[in-house]
Amino acid sequence: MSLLDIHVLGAPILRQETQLVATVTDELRRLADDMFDTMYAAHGIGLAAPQVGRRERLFVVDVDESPLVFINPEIVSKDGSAKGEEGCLSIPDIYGDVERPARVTMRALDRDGNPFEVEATELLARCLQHELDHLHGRLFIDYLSILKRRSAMAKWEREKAKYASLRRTISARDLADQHNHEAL
Ligand code: K1U
Ligand code: ZN
Repeated sequence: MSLLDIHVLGAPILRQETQLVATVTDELRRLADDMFDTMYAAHGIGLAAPQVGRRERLFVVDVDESPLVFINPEIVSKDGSAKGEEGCLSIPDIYGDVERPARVTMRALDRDGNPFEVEATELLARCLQHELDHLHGRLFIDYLSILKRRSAMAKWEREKAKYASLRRTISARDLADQHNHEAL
């Protein structure tokens, strides 16, 4: 198991476009495995390659104990609209309500390079759209109203002092803090 550092808001890679994956290699599968380990250790439900400093068009999600790898994902249909709370492992402790299509169908390659489609609603639909945004350099804070974004940024100005290197190392202490928070 390898835990990867998570790049936080301010790291240029979070704002860059990713590159299409030409071939699904063993190295890419190992990256996906490490991303799952990192996501679980950070208590997330999704993680995209730019968050761990990589430019490949790839993300992993696990909502309701269904781990899925998405390579070169695209939305093929969407409808409805729903507002819900989002967080981001790259902007720790900042949350906000985001309005997005309520239902999406996403097409991608799986970890073996085979095409598949997923029809998603509720939290999975939200998570898939959040992760796809990461692959195009977009973050959930981009959707907040000016006032809510300003208040989120003011909080982040205080939080970011913890991440001088613009990286977040997932440690035993992070895990302990998370468990203490959940116990409250
Ligand atoms: O991409 C990421 O930064 C992971 C992010 C995914 C996500 C969470 C919530 C809505 C959309 C996308 C997280 O896992 S943040 C932590 C989390 O588990 C969570 C936060 C708020 C609501 C539900 C879950
Ligand atoms: Zn995120």
